[in-house]
Amino acid sequence: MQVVHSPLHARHDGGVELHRGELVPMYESPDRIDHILRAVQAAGMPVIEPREFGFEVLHAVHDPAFVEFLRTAYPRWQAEGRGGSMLPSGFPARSLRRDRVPEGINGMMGYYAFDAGTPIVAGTWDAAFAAARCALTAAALVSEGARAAYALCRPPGHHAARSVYGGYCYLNNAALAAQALRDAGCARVAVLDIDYHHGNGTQDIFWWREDVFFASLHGTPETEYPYFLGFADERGAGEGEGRTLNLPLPRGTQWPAYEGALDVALRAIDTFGADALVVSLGVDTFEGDPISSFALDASHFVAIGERMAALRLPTVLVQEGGYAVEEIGANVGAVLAAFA
Ligand code: Q9C
Ligand code: ZN
Repeated sequence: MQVVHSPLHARHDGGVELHRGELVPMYESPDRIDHILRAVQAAGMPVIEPREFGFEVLHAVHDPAFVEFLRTAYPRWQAEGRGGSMLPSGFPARSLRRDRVPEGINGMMGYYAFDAGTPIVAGTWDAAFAAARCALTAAALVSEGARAAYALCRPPGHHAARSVYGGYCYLNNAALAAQALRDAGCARVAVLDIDYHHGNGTQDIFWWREDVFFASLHGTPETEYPYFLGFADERGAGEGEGRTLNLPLPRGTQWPAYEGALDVALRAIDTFGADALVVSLGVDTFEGDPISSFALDASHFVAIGERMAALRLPTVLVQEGGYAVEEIGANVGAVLAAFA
């Protein structure tokens, strides 16, 4: 199985984040990718660079004004004499809310972001756009006949909605891959999101859609990030009614309960009749993950890969989270093994 990777990811390094009351190095760090790269190379998988695309390709799932904001945010910030990292300092929450896009860069940040843990730095656009191209290239390989392809994306994408960024995510790589498969002729595409956190962005993008099924297993938003979406009663709307499946699980979830939920998601995808599968592959469900609380180990990741592969669908795997850096390569490799 081919691995699509761009060294441009390293241009994005958010530096620090506030975690449990302290400033700590960002968990979403460039060395995550170095570890995965070593693991896939050791497993003999060929690594290729993404193809070229114009940024307009992003408009398939993102608002053009949002894309323009991300593309120009840092140069605008610099033009105002600033440096370092950009974080929003105010959000249009409830009582402040009006449907008006601010003109200033600080207001725009608060308008488009949904958290204050997703900094924009000088290289963020280059990295995020490269990650999007990795996902689009993997989708192209699969639509050209590959059984599967793996997009080693960084930064991750599943928290990014049509015109919202957050959760370490800027552009929704998995949603771009799913839409690309649709555009290449797959009538029905399923997205299976196994990152520890709910894929609120992917859900938002396909909420009204009949042709793209979104299923997610995640830590319950009652206690877990992103807190506001991912409840079991969110099932899609309009033509998309019933095309969203949320399987929230409590903190501390172990393999037996996880396996049961995974089977529910896989059966639903089978019933939907997907022609292709996109996997939002987060391995922050690992027992050693520093920001999550499930209890899966490498043997469980092997089983997850085997079960997903047993759907026998053309599959694009897109890297999302996973912050236990020492083990991330082994954990991702364990999932990929069944496709390789
Ligand atoms: N430090 C993904 O796994 N946590 N995103 C915020 C403040 C954000 C996780 C806590 C977790 C985002 C792709
Ligand atoms: Zn996550």
